[in-house]
Amino acid sequence: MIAVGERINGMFTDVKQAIQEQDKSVVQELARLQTEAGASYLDVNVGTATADKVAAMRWLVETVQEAVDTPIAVDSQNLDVTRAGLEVCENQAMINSTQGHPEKLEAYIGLAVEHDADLVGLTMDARGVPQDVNTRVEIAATLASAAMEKGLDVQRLFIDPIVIPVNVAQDQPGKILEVMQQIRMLSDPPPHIIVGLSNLSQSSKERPLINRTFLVMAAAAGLDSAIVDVFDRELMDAWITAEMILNKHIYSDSFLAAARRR
Ligand code: THG
Repeated sequence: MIAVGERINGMFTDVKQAIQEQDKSVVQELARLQTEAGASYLDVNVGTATADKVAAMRWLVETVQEAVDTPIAVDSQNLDVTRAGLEVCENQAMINSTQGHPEKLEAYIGLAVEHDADLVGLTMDARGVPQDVNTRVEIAATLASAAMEKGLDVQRLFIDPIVIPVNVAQDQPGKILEVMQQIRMLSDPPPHIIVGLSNLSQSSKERPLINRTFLVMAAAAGLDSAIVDVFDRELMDAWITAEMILNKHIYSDSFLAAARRR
């Protein structure tokens, strides 16, 4: 279980304001608390806080690193912003993310190899986000074979089948579960499978329940990592329990406490 803390994102008003005012304390508190809550990586995304996204990403990464050693997932769709973030990362980082277009893919895999970073690949390309299972799996295969060809270990690749809000497209979550089952058969060992979980419940009621239920279903379909609200204790406990039931953690009466300490 690889939890990526979602909270250092300019999409949240407190972080947006912190970026604009260069207020380190808000960001550093979120870095510490998410790490304590079980984040293996901290997602860092400047959102729409400022026009100078390169400078904002650099500041955010440096600010987080002053507080914690937790690896950072540099979250941007812009190659220059991603590169700027990686250049100041002191620890092994995650690049979040690239897509399946061949030219883009080449540049991002090169960047991942150069920085010894993990790479998230979205199952979308120039055609946009596919709505069907097969096209997503095809793009996943393109991502995995490009990684192998360009010298990025497939175990450093995290394939993201792209979760969209359930209240917008209710046919998609079930398809995404099918995609996951196929991705895990792409190679041996397979690539990691990741999603941005909170996307699923955007503008819905019962957000934690929707997120938690899907996460458990996805864990059974092969997902092993997710960008999540690590402060949601019930979510984290459900994930640990799902993995215990899937025989990924040894059962003991204290399995929950044992996994939480990690
Ligand atoms: N895949 C990958 N990376 C991603 C995503 C993904 N990075 C960004 C995003 N999606 C994952 N992170 C979040 C963070 C917050 C929310 C959703 C996804 C969220 N925010 C509240 C909302 O929109 O309602 C904001 C609430 C507030 O402002 O307080 O839901 O899919 N690879």
